[in-house]
Amino acid sequence: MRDEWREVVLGLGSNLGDSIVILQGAVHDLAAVEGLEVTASSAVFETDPVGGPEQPMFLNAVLLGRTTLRNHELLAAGQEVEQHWQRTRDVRWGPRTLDVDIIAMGDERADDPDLTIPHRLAHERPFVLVPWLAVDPEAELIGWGSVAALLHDLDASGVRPTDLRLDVPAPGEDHDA
Ligand code: A4P
Ligand code: MG
Repeated sequence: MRDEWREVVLGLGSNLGDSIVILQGAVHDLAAVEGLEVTASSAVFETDPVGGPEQPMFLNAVLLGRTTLRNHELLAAGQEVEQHWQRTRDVRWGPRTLDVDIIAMGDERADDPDLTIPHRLAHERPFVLVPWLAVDPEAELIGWGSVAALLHDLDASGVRPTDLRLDVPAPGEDHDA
């Protein structure tokens, strides 16, 4: 093993196509990536769009996992999964079939042109923080402190729980994606 396992927090979002099918497919794809294990998923939340043009509501969820990948390898893996679900990049912050964001990665900090870790807007986005807190009540965002405290100062009324759940494959299961 070239690197130690590091904890990773991934944000998933979709507001085009059959979003729940796409999010579930993304979990399976990500779990199948070598060097990345998905250990838990939040419930799925229905969220009002933030920024961009007028667009449909999103489904958002947050995954917890661990990885031996380096940060750019993880970014590339997430982008491959986006492409699998036919994500096209046209309008910034516009509607998308699938968005995979690296929210945090152990105590890693990156400030590259194409990769910022922790995610540069995670601290102010209830559609990330509410699902994260739901799957990890002790969640801490590096540089920002507890997610619960961050949410205390934000308006999270645009983030609503649903009954939808994402199945997380056991390690070793379903490595055919
Ligand atoms: N990039 C830099 N840092 C990261 C990171 N930590 N994780 C770069 C992933 N990517 C990162 O992203 C543009 C570039 O960001 C990537 O090429 C990568 O190198 P993108 O996904 O191609 O484009 P985008 O998503 O349109 O732009 P941006 O600024 O990344 O938007 P976000 O932050 O992804 O937000 N409202 C609700 N309710 N729910 C949502 O999920 N999502 C967005 C998009 C806006 N409003 C939303 C939601
Ligand atoms: Mg993105």
